[in-house]
Amino acid sequence: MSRTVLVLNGPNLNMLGTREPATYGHETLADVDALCQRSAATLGLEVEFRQTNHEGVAIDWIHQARGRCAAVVINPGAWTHTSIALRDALSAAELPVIEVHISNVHAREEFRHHSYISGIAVAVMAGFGTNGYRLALEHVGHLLNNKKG
Ligand code: CA2
Repeated sequence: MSRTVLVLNGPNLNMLGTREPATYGHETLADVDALCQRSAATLGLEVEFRQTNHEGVAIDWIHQARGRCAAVVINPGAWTHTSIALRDALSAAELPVIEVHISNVHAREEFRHHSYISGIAVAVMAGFGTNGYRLALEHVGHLLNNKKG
């Protein structure tokens, strides 16, 4: 059984650590990648860490994860609040999806309160900073270790 997790980051997250530190902290996306790789190693998981600013590319990667990966951990960025296409792709992948937001989207602007992704996710992290990725991977480990069959 696969223990590979696709950790997918959406638009503008390549800017992490370069601007808006009050909202998103000082860590870069490379730091988050390293955090995920360290966490995965202790959990016996394999992480494929990716980022794209192109919605179609994200959808292609999700399609390719189907039947190959064990789960998807996704920070969809602003697509969270706009993209039915991303939701449909995640739903079609038939994999456990964990939605991660670095900031607490519910304490921010009204338009960030609605997520098209949460309804098809097994869990949602918001406001844990980049630690949310580690917590999400821990939960994937828990799900896989308790999976029957
Ligand atoms: O809190 C999160 O992780 C978000 O998914 C981040 C998105 C935002 O649209 C969501 O509402 C919440 C924005 C990602 C952009 O990240 C930047 C980081 C540093 C500088 C500029 C953008």
